Amino acid sequence: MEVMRSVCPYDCPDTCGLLVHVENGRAIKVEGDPDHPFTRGMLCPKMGHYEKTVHSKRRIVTPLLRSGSKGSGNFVEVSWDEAIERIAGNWKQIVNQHGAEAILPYSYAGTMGLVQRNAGHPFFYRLGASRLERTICSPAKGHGWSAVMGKTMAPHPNEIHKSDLIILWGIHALATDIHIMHDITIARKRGAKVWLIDTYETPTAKVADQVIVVRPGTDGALALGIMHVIARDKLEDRNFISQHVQGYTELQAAVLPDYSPETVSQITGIAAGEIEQLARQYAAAKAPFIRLGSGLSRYGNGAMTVRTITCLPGIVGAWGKPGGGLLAGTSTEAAFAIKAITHEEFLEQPTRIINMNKLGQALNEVTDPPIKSLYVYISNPAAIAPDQNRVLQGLAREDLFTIVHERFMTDTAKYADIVLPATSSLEHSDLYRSYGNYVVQRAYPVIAPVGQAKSNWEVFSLLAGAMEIKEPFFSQSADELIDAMLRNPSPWLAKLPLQPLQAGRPLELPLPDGYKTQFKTPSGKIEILNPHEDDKLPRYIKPHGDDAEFWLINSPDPRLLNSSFNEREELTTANKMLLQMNPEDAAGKGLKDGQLVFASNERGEVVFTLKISAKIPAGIVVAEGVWWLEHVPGNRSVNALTSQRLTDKGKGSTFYDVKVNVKAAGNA
Ligand SMILES: Nc1nc2c(c(=O)[nH]1)N[C@H]1C(S)=C(S)[C@@H](COP(=O)(O)OP(=O)(O)OC[C@H]3O[C@@H](n4cnc5c(=O)[nH]c(N)nc54)[C@H](O)[C@@H]3O)O[C@H]1N2
Ligand SMILES: Nc1nc2c(c(=O)[nH]1)N[C@H]1C(S)=C(S)[C@@H](COP(=O)(O)OP(=O)(O)OC[C@H]3O[C@@H](n4cnc5c(=O)[nH]c(N)nc54)[C@H](O)[C@@H]3O)O[C@H]1N2
Ligand code: SF4
Ligand SMILES: [Mo]
Repeated sequence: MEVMRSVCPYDCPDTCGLLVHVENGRAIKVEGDPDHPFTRGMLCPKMGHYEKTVHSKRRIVTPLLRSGSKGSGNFVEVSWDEAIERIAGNWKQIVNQHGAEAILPYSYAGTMGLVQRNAGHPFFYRLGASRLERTICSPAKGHGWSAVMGKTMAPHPNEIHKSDLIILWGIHALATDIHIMHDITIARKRGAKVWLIDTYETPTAKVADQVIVVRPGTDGALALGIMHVIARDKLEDRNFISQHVQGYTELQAAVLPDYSPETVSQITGIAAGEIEQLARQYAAAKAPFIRLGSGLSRYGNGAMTVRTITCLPGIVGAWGKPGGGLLAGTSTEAAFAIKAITHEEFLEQPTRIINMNKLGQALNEVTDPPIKSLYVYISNPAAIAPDQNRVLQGLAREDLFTIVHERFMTDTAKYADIVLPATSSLEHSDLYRSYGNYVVQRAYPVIAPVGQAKSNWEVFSLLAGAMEIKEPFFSQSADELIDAMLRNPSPWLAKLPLQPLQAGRPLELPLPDGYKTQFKTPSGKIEILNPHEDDKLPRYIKPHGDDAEFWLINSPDPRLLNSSFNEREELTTANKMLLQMNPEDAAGKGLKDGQLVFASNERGEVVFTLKISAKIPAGIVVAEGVWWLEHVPGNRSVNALTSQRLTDKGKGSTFYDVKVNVKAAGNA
């Protein structure tokens, strides 16, 4: 038995270091790596048995060719040679007839490794295919942060240790950033208080001293209400503001008068007295620290909401204090020259851009050229993309040649003409960086590919050959690509010792002294007033909303990661896709705990099992997790209800900006 290092590949801010126990070529056990500076040897429950995913009997082990109708899941095995030949043959015909823009790649974050995640970019650029705007996650959050802070470095998560007031704002940390709980525990032992600001009382409330329940999409108004009280009572940090903040006076004069606690109470549903108290406590804290999730950014007003909240720490001077600030996400892009993988210059002339949130529209509407082929990898759009009915309608098109490169027979793979088997992260090489901390790590394969699985990079090398793309770039191995990147490190990466990085140890990128008050904006200050934005100052904008009775929050489930882990029978057979509702709302509709209900709106109808819970406020229903259709009672999952509408800035998804009606489903 050997114990080998690896990295958790999933789309999670923690990016855990793994210790994989390998026996006879199989992974038999996976543990957390105690040497990882942030994750400290602990794994979340999903990854505790990663070996069950890697060696699952559900793994796709050979290329498959469709033998039944689209969506039926009927396939026959074919060889790699035949699969690649068929793809290249079809594509050559499509390119001749319609041009390469008739081919659309669709990928997101099934793995976060830099090589495997970006492996398709150079290929599709070189082919001249349509480009995908990959904005399903949190570009509105990025926009909101940058509008105020520019390229300022995000605080190290261990700042929390020195904070006396930690605010978990729109983040279900117990599910999505579990290792920050260590840091919160350290701070609480030193007397820190914790607030949770969410639309319902998530299980993360167990670490919170105070839970603040806000109406969906109204956090921007709450932040303005807090600033109103701070300004009215002169609780701001004048000294810090005069040195480091641009536009506070303008905000105070032109915006804040409109956001009295009474007005904000009307918008947010939070009592005026509570808003007063929050403002005073926030201003009085020595070093308040906000950990900002993406939940509140997935609304029509998402970017403005994040921008408004991001103004708060500047006003009380939190950035100047050890333990104070706001962490929306870390940016470690500067560490790696990702261009060495993506090669945008392979694109000879700009091709059309299709927003991934609008896949349903793109596949169904008449476009020029039409989309004739879809190549899906590291993503499962039939489940995770908004407006599922439209997506499935598009995937069912007989004239759409669809290829899906996957580990499992997902809802999307069932609609493929050709399915290609993908390696898991234990079977391929990669380089990882995190979006919640500053750790980087290289990973090597620890087992051989399961069945005939191939990595993303290997498949794009094969496709490049078959499409007669001659660049020698495509014939390198993933390790050669990584070696080339590490031989020519960025100044930041060059600060790390190369040998342990090469050996696969987790290492932390160093942060410069005083970085927290080095504001990398055009003015060198925190820009509450940003002359480059359409709205120069923050203000409250309403979310899109819908014409239905209940807001539908459809945020992560601790047992799933987007639609990943649906392959794990121990997770999915014991659990049901639930719709949680407040007891009074349920009583008003005569609904009982455990019964089947329909949730519906203009886009679709989904069957859930009702769970009545006092943790959900009136007027809201909650459905956690993205489930595969095979596990749900109706034949649609939660995204049949969500919308393709985009955010105010950043062209992001608006998953939680959705309303539904709910009724009994009888014996459906
Ligand atoms: N277990 C698990 N972990 C995951 C994922 C998963 O699916 N499962 N997904 C991964 C991915 S891709 C991402 S992007 C991150 C997501 O992680 P984050 O976006 O950082 O935050 P979440 O933990 O998803 O929390 C969203 C929270 O926001 C709340 N919320 C929704 N609307 C509002 C609002 O208007 N105001 C406020 N204050 N709160 C609101 C929801 O109720 C939910 O509790 O997590 C990653 N980690
Ligand atoms: N209702 C609702 N929908 C949501 C969200 C929500 O909160 N609510 N969250 C949204 C967010 S934030 C995000 S980021 C998206 C994420 O959406 P996706 O990035 O599509 O995430 P997954 O559903 O995890 O699908 C990833 C797929 O990649 C496959 N895979 C894993 N490793 C590899 C590999 O190396 N190669 C290949 N070819 N395949 C691999 C996995 O088997 C899995 O099926 O979902 C979004 N969808
Ligand atoms: S999903 Fe997140 S918390 Fe779980 S093992 Fe992976 S990186 Fe760690
Ligand atoms: Mo995401």
